[in-house]
Parts: sequence; structure tokens; C-alpha cells
Amino acid sequence: MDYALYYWSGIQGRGEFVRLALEDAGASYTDVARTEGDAAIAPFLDGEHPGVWPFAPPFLRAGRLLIGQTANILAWLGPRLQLLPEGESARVHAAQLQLTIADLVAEVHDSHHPVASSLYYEDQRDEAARRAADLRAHRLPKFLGHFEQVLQRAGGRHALHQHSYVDLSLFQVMAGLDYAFPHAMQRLRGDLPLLCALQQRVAERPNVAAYLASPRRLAFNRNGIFRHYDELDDPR
Ligand SMILES: N[C@@H](CCC(=O)N[C@@H](CS)C(=O)NCC(=O)O)C(=O)O
Repeated sequence: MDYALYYWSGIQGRGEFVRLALEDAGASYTDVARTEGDAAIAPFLDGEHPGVWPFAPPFLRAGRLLIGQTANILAWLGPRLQLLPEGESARVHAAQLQLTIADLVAEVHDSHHPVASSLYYEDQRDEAARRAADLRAHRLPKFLGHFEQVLQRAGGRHALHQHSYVDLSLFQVMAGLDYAFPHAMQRLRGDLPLLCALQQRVAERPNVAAYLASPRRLAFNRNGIFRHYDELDDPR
């Protein structure tokens, strides 16, 4: 099956969670906006394509199917890419964890855009400073502490006893947070040995390592979800 991934061309964003699954599995896919431009996304958002109407990117085309929402895309891809252990319990648990990751991603986004996505960061700097301080002090330790315990309960090496799309997404979360909040992450890392080890192991998976070294892996930047502003990180 050839997959077509639709996501904004200039950032990793939420598309990266899907991209990592496709890359790790060695799946054949086209990153449509990177080859045709972001304009290729518009007809789908305007509802001009047959099939289910996506609200926002990322969405995935697989034959006649059009699938939106990051966690939903991964839930569909997981069994097809051998990125999900067998069984109903694993399927449901993976979806639950991925939705929790989506909650964290939304909170990270809101740390630099707490008032409105449609405003520039520069127009909401004071609110962002307050929101980011709370994220660093309370929300990151709570989310990451939860994922650390999830790993511990599953034996230490994986979120779900064996490799899955959730491990790939946890890698992406840790990499993004390292970029956005390097000082806060330095402080938090000591309590997250299993997550840190997982991040390292995922980065060393052959297909992931090849992808990370390729031009397909865009650098984190200040247009994406994980953004670095010195003033939003722990003070040095
Ligand atoms: N819950 C959705 C969120 C999708 C989303 O917010 N996509 C962003 C880019 S990362 C977007 O283009 N949003 C446009 C909008 O919300 O108006 C998911 O996880 O896929």
C-alpha cells in the first residue's frame, strides 16, 4: 500500500508522529505538501475530496480512505505497519496513551500560544510566560511522570510490552521537549530514566536513525509546536 501523508511542509508538527511510524516501518509514502506545496492541502480542508472530511492536518490517504486526527491515523496504521502488539487490550491501551500524548502536545502548543493560535507569540508573551512556567513546574512532571510509570509497569523498555507506535511518539515528545525546554528537561531528566533510555533506543532503531540523518527530518523551529524561547524555559 502506498500512503499519502498531508501535513504542512515547513515544520515537523503533529505530522511527525505519523511520519515516524511510516519511516520506522519502512512504509512507502509520499509527503504530499513537501513535493506539491501546502496548497495541495486546501481542497481537502475545503471538503472538496470524496470521503471523510478532515478538520486539520495531519491526514492520511490510504487508497480510498482518508483518515484525520493524529491518534486516529496511528490507531489505523498501527496493526498494518506491525507497530501494535496483538489483542484488544493493547489496541485500546495504545490509543489511550496516544490521546494522552495529544493532550500534552496541545498543552505544549498553548505554552507559547495561550491566548489564540491566530495571534503572534509576540502578542501574547506575558500570558505565555505564565503558562510556560506552570507547564514546566506542574504539567511536564505530571505527564512525563505518568509515561515513566507506564514504562515501568510494562517492564521498563516499552509502553506496551513490545515496540509500538506509542514508543515512537514518546521519542518525539522527548526530542521536542529537549529542544523547547532544554534547562527544564535537564532538571526533569533525573526522574525519567526509562523515558530517557527509550528515547535513546528509538533514535538508534535503524530506520529511525536513517530517517533522523536524512533531509526528510526537518529541524525543530519556531513555527512548529515545540518552540524554543529562552524566556519560556527554566532560568539558567
Ligand atoms: N487533534 C488534531 C489537531 C490537528 C491540528 O491542530 N493541526 C494543526 C497543525 S499541527 C492545524 O493545522 N490546525 C489548524 C486549526 O486548528 O485551525 C490532531 O491531533 O491531529
